[in-house]
Amino acid sequence: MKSKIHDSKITQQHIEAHNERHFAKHKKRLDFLTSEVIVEWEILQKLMDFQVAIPSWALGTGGTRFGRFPGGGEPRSLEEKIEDVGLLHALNRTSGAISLHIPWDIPEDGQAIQELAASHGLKFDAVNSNTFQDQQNQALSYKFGSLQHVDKAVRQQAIEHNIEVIKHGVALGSEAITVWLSDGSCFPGQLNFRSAFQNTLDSLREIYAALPLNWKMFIEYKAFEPNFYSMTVGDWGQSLLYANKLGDKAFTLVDLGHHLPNANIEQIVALLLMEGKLGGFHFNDSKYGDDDLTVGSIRPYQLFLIFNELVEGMNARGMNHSTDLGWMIDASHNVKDPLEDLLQSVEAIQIAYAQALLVDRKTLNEAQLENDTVRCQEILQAAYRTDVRALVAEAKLASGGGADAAWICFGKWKLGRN
Ligand code: PSV
Ligand code: MN
Repeated sequence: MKSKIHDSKITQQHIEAHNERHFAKHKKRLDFLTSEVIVEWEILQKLMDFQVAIPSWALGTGGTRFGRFPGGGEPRSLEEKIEDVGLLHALNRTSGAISLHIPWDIPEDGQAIQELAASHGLKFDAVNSNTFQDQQNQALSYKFGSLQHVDKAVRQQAIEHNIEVIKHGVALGSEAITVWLSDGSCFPGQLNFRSAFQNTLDSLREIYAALPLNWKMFIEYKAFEPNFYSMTVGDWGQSLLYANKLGDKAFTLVDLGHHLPNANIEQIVALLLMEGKLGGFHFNDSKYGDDDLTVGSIRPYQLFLIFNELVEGMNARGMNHSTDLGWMIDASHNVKDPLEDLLQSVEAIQIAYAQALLVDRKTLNEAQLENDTVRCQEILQAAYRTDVRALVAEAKLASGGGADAAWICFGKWKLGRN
């Protein structure tokens, strides 16, 4: 989408003036929706409460191993990244948190950064460790893994890094660490699978022991890449094994792009929730592998089905939808403006969540008990085919954000940064 170039910043006055201009159209759409389906006040409140963390690493233009085509106005520092997320949150009132990757974004003064974030209404979500790259002046290499490594000294270095990340998180008010390991092997015979698992488990135990009382550890799995024969946390089964062995503060994190083709992610989600071991999400979309595309851009029905299981499973356990799981985006923006892309992703999440909230669960349950397959499908698809955009807009409007989807194409309005 082509965007206009402005040199001023978006202010609350701009948002309100825009909302006013579009109010009549919005009201017409909302009236139509509420004449078609019953929308209880509770649903609107849930949409208003729901927050999705923005990853600090997704605010610049991404790239592939073939190249990168940077756009203008990319944030140059953590402060500017916070400013960008602040703008997203001002517009959609749903991006009220930021997730940092260490050492890509090391806060020098935790207190000052926390205050800056708070001035934009932002909190810090899970902090992410990085033992998938070697850093400058690092003593030992992670070429053959980190927490799984055959050399205890390498494992120790990786453990210490994770503990360091927890300390940064404590200074920012985070309450979780996400551990994603690229550990694995590229060729048959390279690794003893059991030793790799045991080393990883022992290392994770040491990191787990350093968690503050109120903290969680999210163990993210991935089927392949950068290792192409085996991954030491390769699927939800392995992640769950680690989480169960570690204890109550350890959970599985589901990144939508980390499965083998055609995996039934919604079923994985349902079972992890049933076990009380689903910790959080990395949202993105993909067609082939870990493509990190805009959420809902390729398989919106799958996204809805995942939210359907999330809502069903969280309700069954009496969980708070907005606070009991870690909701994060993990995407990369190669051809679009990162902020516009992130707004699209958050909007897609809100739409899927709103549709899942509208599912007639009582009737679905009855139809399931009667083996009425057709009715079951109709109930789900009735919710999925409901245009809930006016409802999502109403939630934003009620929270003081920009109600109209036109805000997504705000392009170079941004921050007046070149
Ligand atoms: C790995 O592909 C991953 O999904 C992990 O969450 C990392 O932290 C992130 O991407 C790095 O880009
Ligand atoms: Mn991820």
